[in-house]
Amino acid sequence: MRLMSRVRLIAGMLCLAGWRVTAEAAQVCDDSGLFTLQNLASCTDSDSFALDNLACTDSDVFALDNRAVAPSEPDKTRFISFSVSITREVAIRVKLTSLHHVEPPYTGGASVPFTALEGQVRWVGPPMQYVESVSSGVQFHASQLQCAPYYQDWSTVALLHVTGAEIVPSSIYDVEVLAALCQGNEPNCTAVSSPLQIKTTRWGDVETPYNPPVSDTQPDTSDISALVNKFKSALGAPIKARALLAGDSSGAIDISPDFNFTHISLCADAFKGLPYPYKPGKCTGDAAKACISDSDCSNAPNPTTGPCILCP
Ligand SMILES: [Ca+2]
Repeated sequence: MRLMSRVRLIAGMLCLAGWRVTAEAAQVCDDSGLFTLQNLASCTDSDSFALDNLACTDSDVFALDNRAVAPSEPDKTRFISFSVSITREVAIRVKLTSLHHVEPPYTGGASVPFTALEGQVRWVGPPMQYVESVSSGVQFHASQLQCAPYYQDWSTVALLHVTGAEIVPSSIYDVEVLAALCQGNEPNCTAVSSPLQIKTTRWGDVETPYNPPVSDTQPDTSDISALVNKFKSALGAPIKARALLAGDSSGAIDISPDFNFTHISLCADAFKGLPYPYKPGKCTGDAAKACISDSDCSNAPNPTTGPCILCP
C-alpha cells in the first residue's frame, strides 16, 4: 500500500474513532511527504488535540504534533507560558480572543473590557534569557509580543513565558504554531496547529487560589504575602513570570530588573478593588496615546487620532 493510502486509512480510522480530519490539512503535502503521528498516547481534553493540527515544512515532512504548544499550569496575570516541542522553524501566533472581562467586577472602579482590540493577533518575539534575581542567578526564558511574525526553532526553550501590553488580566488567548512555509502568507496559510487556549488570572492574582478557576474576588492577602516573599527572595516565592505586574504606560513589562516594591504596591491596590491601571492599545494617529477603545482616540479635543489598535 502506498504511503499516502496508508495515511488516509489511518486518518479514516481515527476519524471513525471521533477525531476530526480536515480536507484542507490533507492537501498540504503531496505523496512524497512523510507523515508522522506523534504523542498520540499523551493527549488529554486540555491539550487541544485535533487531526487538523498539521504542519508541512519546506522539506515536505508532514507532521502531526498534538502537543505543539503545551500549557504550563496554573495561569498567570501578566504572562502566558507554554512550550513548543516542534524541532524546526515555526512562528507562534497569539490571538487576542477575549480581553479583560472581569468577573466579578472590580469593587473600587470600572471594569472595562478591551473589546476594540479583540480578534487582533500578535506574534511571539525572540526568546531572551533573564534571571529571577541578580543574587539567585536562576535563569528562565521570556519573550515579548510583537507585531511582525517571527520564525525560529523553539524546541531548545524548555518553557517560554510571554508577556506584552496585550497580555492583560482576566483574558483569553488562543496560541497557534505556523509552519515555516507560511512566511509572508500568514493570514491565508493553512499549515497551522490547532489553537491552545490560555487564560490569565485576575489583576494582581499571583498565588493560589486563582480566579479562574475560583469565582471569588482575587487577589487576597496571600497574594500580597507571596509578593513580599518575592521581594525578600524567600524560598518558594513566585517566579517573575507570575509576580511581575507593573509596566509602562501601556502596561508593557520590563523583565530584566530585580523584583521591586512597585509590584507589591499594585497588588495591594488590586486587593483594595482598584482596576487594572493600564491601556494596552495605541491610537493610529498618535502612537504615544494609550487606548482601550476607539472613543479614547476619536473624542475631543483630538478627533483625528483613531482608531485604537495594537499593531500598525
Ligand atoms: Ca490569589
